[in-house]
Amino acid sequence: MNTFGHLLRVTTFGESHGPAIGCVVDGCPPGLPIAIEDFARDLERRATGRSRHTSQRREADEVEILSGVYEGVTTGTPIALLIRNTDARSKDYAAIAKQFRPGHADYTYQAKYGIRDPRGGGRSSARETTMRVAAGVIAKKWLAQAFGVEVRGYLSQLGEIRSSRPDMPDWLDVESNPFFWPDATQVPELEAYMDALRKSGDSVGARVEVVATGVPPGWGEPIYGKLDAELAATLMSINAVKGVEIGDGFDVVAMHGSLHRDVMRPGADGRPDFETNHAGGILGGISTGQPLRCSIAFKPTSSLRLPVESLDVDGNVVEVVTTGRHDPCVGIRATPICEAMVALVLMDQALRHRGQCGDAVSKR
Ligand code: EPS
Repeated sequence: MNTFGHLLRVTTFGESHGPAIGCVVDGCPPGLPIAIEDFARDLERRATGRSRHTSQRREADEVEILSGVYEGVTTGTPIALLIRNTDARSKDYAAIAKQFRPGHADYTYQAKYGIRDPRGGGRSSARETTMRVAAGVIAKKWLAQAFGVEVRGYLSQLGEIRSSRPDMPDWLDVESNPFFWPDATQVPELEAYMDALRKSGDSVGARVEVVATGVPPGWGEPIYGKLDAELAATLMSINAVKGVEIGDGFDVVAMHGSLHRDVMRPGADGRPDFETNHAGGILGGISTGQPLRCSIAFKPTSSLRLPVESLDVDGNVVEVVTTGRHDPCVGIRATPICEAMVALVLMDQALRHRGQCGDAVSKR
């Protein structure tokens, strides 16, 4: 399963320390303008080495378009994208090649395959998310052009530090700091927190929010293939994600139905105006036309220089110390990755909705 999606199918390939990583995006309709320059912004937002708070591996992350685009537009055939790895430092992994980092996929990969590429975590590395972001650029562009849909995200919690979780932050503020943080006044506090954390050798988790606006009502499926189910599954496929909430998420447990229901009033364009959005833009697995809201929990990175007892592949007790260039908080770079996954799910659902219901006319 290196592929996800139905009518829009994305396959990624490659390892962190192999010659290249890549993806094939199959099912994009013809006629979408796509150029190399389209990829730069989001790849830069996700990349390592762009602030002192992330891994210091330096990759240019330049995309090569191998197929599916002719004279600047998509042709409807598979779009293959490639990014060459140029700054892998495999010697950092020599000492732990036969060891299992506690909290890492080292053990489960070994248990499943009986073999693993230990260099940079191989296929389990967050380097793979580069290609999700590249594929997501295509989905974001198609969604914006075809429907005016915008998919944007921000960080709402870094360790113990919380921001407000605004429905619609000032996106210029979010993009003006390396944390994707909506409240600029808290950035010095985040800087100091991360500097102290890095010095201590430890890591921490984070929470990312994604908001998609302009999604029309009707995208999704009623039973299997619910929009929220596919968002959750796809977001959970991102490295280090341990939880996904839609709308009010787990807060619904303590809510009463009289509060949670989003009351409808007549809207200007014949569609309902909702008073609130506790549902996060999805009812019964189908979009309501309200902003879609997802919240994603990232666990703390497991590659730490702090020594810890563990096992090696032969079952011996060992002391693991991970050196090298690791993120003290992967959540800091995760906003563009979450946006990309939401955009890819939405584009797939939009194509499926058009395929099944393209001729059906809803009064609402
Ligand atoms: C990662 C470990 C580090 C990060 C990497 C993700 O790898 P390396 O030791 O090779 O520098 O730099 O992130 C990226 C390379 C990237 O592009 O995101 C991990 O274990 O997931």
